[in-house]
Amino acid sequence: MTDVEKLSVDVATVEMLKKAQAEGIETIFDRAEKMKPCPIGAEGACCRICSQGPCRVPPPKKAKEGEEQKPQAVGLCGATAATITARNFARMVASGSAAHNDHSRGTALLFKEVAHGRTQGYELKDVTKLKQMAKDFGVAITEGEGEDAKPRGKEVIAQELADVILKEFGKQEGELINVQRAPKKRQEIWRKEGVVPRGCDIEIVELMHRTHMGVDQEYQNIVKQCTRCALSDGWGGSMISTDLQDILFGTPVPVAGEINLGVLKEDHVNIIIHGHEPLLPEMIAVAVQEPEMISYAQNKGAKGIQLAGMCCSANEILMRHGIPCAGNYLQQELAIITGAVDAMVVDVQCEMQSLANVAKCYHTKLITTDKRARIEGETMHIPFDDHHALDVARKVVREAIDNFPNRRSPVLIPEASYPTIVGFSYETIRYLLGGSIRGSYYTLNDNIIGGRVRGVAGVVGCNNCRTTHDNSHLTMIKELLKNDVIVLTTGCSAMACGKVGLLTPEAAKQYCGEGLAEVLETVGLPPVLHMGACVDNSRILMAATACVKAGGLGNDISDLPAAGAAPEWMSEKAISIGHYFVTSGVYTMFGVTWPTTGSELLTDHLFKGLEETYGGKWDFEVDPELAAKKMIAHIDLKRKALGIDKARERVLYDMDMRRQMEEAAHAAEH
Ligand code: BF8
Ligand code: SF4
Repeated sequence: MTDVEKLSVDVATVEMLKKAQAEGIETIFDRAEKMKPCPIGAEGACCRICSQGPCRVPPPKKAKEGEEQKPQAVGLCGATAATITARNFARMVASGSAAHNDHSRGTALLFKEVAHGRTQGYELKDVTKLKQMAKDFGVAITEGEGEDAKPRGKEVIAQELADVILKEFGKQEGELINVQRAPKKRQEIWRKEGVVPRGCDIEIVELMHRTHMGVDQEYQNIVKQCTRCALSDGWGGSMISTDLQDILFGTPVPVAGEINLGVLKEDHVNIIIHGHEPLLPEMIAVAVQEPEMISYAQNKGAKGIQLAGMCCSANEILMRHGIPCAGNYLQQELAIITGAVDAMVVDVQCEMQSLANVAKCYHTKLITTDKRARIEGETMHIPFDDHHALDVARKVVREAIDNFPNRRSPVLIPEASYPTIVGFSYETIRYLLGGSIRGSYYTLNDNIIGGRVRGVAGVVGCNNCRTTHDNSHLTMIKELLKNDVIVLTTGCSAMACGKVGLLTPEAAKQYCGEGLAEVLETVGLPPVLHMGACVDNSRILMAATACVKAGGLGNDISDLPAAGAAPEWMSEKAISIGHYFVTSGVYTMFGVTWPTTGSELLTDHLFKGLEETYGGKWDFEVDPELAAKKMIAHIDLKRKALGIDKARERVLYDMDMRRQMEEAAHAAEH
């Protein structure tokens, strides 16, 4: 029997795994034990894009002394390992970019319907952001000339903006409008390389075409199209969905919340919303507060309704409303195993098919809501419809309430949840750093230049059952904080942090080096800033750009003392995100496993070659502490290039001196 204590550093997860074992319920952790990954596929060295394969081309064993080194095999068609691994990598980028862009298109379509007043329950909440976005997209916010100019109505602006935005996805030529938000130098690099993205539709289709049998067979050229495709995610779809969701549901500001399975309540109807698109969750959040719904729940014997999130849907409603989060990716089955979840409502992405089986063993209703994502088995489908979204939400909530009396197995909810402060949008960080009038990222830059803050790291991404749950996120982040590197986080990484208290201002003192702790305590910020869901990695791009524009730290993202990481990544979206960060100029570290080790040529190109062009590069390190050290070394290199390495040395010296003085004073007192 598996020793569950070794599978996760999260107490709630371990407790639920014990319950699963006792009740004979199989989880992803058991399957990971039984099924080892295919070693050739794991290296990206298996090609199955035509029916003459699959062709396997792993690197040959190193020849013994005196023996001749065997060359690496090629596929039946002659495709080399570099081509095969590059094609596999490219298809991950295509799928990841498609996931974010398709999410974004859905949001844009809803936005258009809201603008025309054709929806139920939605409104245009953040008009300031609407106007800002309209300006960026060339939509007038006033009408008439000069003194006669009058502000246009928000609906009219939104209607026009929706049409401009919807054209972005299918743009056949030219450049995505948001590219203009990047630092000037970055735009020049992209233009020179010919990688400025057009619409995601063409970039993804072209990448899929190029990776068809017998098309693009030069790995550098395949990677180039990966770049366009990934940039159409980061600066395209992801950024558009973040902005539109902020306009529709509100731009996040700091709010208190709680994270972990302990947020479920035994005597309440528990509803978990799991997935990625906040459109329906926003309406469910409204429906559960309606007095008729609460009394309906009470009539069924519950004290009330507890709504909680899982995965990125959780991040969306946590950031905007403080609705608690039940856990991250590897906890989805475990939530059901508590026996307390009356309905789990899913839309798209990162939902394990096994949920249907686990739900069957308890009383949980698994409700799919998106026409693109059904799950086989005893699931219920209640389709989302933006024209009647609130009614759909009410239907979902009623299903959960009706299911409350059906609870059967003993309920066990771990007593684990941690208070957090979340909601750090790019705009909020600017405000907190400098107030509304002089709000600017310059305060952060100033602290970086002065050396109190050594640098900035974005630590994001998934859980992966091939490594100890949450451990790499936490080990890496603690190492960074100890070395005065402030951390921005999104996705499942953010929840790992929340579960151990890293998303509280109090954590600054406990985990940070002196310089960073001092800065954070002055402004009252947590050392790890939760910036949202995975599409909200675009907020990190905006924050990085704002740092460049605030001055003093070079003139491009690649000049910043910054690094990115996804230490427990597993999804194709993570590869798309990683690639747009690398080609936006960021040193990007991945953990667990790396999908191109089957080709040294391609791996070298990604880990070294790209840096010459983009100033950013990929890297891979399994050990999270070592990975953090490499990130810090990169940050220090950038500090040196900026000529601010001395400042830090001086500050450190000052700190040491101060400590010595304090010790001396202390000794003198006694
Ligand atoms: O988009 S971090 S496991 S939940 S893919 Fe999925 Fe990875 Fe979690 Fe959100 Ni992102
Ligand atoms: Fe094999 Fe070439 Fe077909 Fe790939 S495309 S499966 S390498 S024959």
